[in-house]
Amino acid sequence: MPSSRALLVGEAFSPWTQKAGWALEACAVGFAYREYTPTLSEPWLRWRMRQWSGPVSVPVLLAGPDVIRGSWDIARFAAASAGDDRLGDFDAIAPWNELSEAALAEARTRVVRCVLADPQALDEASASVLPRPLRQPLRFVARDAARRLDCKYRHLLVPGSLRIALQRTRDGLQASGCDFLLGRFSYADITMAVVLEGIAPAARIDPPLGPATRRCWSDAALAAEFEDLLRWRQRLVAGTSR
Ligand SMILES: N[C@@H](CCC(=O)N[C@@H](CS)C(=O)NCC(=O)O)C(=O)O
Repeated sequence: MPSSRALLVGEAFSPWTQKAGWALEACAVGFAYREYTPTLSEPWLRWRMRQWSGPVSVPVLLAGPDVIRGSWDIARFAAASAGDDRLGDFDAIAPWNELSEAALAEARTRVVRCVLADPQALDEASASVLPRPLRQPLRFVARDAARRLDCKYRHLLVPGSLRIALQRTRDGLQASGCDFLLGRFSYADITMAVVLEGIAPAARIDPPLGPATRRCWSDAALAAEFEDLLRWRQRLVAGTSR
């Protein structure tokens, strides 16, 4: 792998990382991937970003000397690299992305609090870094990391945002009369489709979500109410060979 290849740093289960990866793939931008573990990977990421203070979050794309922060800027970078408008008009997409961000912020707070309340989910969170016998005795480490995430992001919580985003997506698809919010495939579809990860996770990730974590990401009532959108996501993913 040439060292100049872009490196996407993210969390495989995270909808924000999925947005970034999907945009890069849609634009045929080659990239390597590195999994980020909150707290543990932070010193390394700060060093790579040359950012010694202030919060850091993923996804981040390290592209040669450039550090591209956040899914939105990564998608714009991908579109610029493709050199065409295959991801659509970003001015028209921006309101969709705002809906998506608000919805995902609500989903994250729900998930983090659910994980905090579930010892099995806490142990699943540490599974990639701790051998099984150490997970229970060191559960406080996973709990501490989850509490930090809750504190870091809870100011973004606007209750009801997830439902509003789902309803607007349904309305938008009805208005467009096809499977694409803006009449043809665009990043608006990507950013809204990943919102569904917050009610019915479907992304193929390795390793897959543990059962307790999957329960935290799921919302059976919203999944039943927006079953049409789950089918839409399936068609979208199949159509873009994701
Ligand atoms: N607006 C950002 C949001 C990114 C974000 O919220 N990342 C979270 C995903 S849960 C994160 O980095 N969490 C780990 C941490 O903060 O240490 C984007 O679009 O990429």
